[in-house]
Amino acid sequence: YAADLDSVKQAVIRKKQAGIYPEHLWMKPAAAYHFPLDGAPVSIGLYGEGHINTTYLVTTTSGKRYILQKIKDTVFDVPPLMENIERVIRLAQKNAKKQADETGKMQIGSLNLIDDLDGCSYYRDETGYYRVYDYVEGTICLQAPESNDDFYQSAAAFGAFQKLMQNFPVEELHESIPDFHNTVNRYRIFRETVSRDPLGRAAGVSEEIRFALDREKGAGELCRLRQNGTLPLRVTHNDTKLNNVLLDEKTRKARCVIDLDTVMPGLAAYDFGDAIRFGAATAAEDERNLSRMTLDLERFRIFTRGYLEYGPDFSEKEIETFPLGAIIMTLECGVRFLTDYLDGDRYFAIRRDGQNLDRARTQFKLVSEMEKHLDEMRRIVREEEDRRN
Ligand code: ADP
Ligand code: GN1
Ligand code: MG
Repeated sequence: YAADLDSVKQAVIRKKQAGIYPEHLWMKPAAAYHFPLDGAPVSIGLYGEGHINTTYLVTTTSGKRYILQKIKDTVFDVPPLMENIERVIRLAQKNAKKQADETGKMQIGSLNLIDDLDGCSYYRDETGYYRVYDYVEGTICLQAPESNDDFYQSAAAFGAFQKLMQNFPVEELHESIPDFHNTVNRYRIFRETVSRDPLGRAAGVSEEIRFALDREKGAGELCRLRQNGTLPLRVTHNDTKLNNVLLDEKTRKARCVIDLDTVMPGLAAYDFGDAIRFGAATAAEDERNLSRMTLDLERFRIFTRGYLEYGPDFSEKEIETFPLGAIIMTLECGVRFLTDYLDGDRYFAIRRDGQNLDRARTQFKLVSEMEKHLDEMRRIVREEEDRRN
């Protein structure tokens, strides 16, 4: 087994791009054999489109499927992270049905973690940390909504998840990535990276750098409202893109919220804004033709509706910050992509050169579209709030 599976993954990608795709380059993590799976693994292959962990689909002799993940331990301190996830899943498994019964609304399913052979929720060897989830069968994971209802379903799922997390004792949750949505701090790191410019890439992206810096002051608004207590702290998901929800392949209803790595104290506007950033965008996150990227206001409305309907009882002030959340989360994400591009693409996985720069550009284009449509976003949020009341 290779000492560094990520470099193997990169090698596979390079070979694939060159049209050479030798089977022996698929290194199968031995970790799969350290979990009590139903049958022996018959295939282990790279899976999904996440940017952080390395995800494999494992199929066993019994036909059962699992998700095996190599957790990115340069990003996460794994033991406290896994303690969070174990607790979040336990709470979700215990209360989801109760919440659905009480509210008369759809029940949101939970991931199921498989302990390793020693009874630990993760396994560690010399190549890294691994965990295994049951594969949630009969579901699909979308990279863009195919209909308004798909997006509505994701809003319902993230709303219901946040409502479920109201019962989580916040003080017992570890901050899996400190300052995750601290936009002020993200900017500080960005400026520091621009001046360090380790790969000499800054000169080529001066326009993008300027775009980000021009908006630095306004980008701190949610941080200020969080700090001065205007907005309540909730347990939020913090990474609410559409591909972190699984939909039922037949009914297209939301089945399960996944990617629980960033469940942490946060603001309702983070989860709202990040979901809009991805799912109400008219182009992919790494689209190169920027004229394709704008904000779909109908999708914006649909998400607002689902989030208000299934989420906790948000205060008026919280609801008022949703459009701002969309802009700030999109800007913050663009700043993070640009920082990573300048820093040599160490954080977000890339599948081609320049991908993080392309991602930053789409986010900035979307920010400028959102700025143009801010009044409409505000009007839609007010209308949907009235509709709910
Ligand atoms: P990352 O942090 O890298 O985004 P995720 O946990 O989101 O990792 O997983 C990456 C992808 O793998 C998801 O977008 C989804 O397609 C798929 N996936 C993850 N867990 C499951 C699961 N339990 N069942 C089915 N698909 C899953
Ligand atoms: C990452 O892990 P994934 O691919 O679901 C990132 C998010 C970004 C997103 C951009 C832990 O999400 O914060 O918004 O990429 N997750 C982490 O697509 O940094
Ligand atoms: Mg993910």
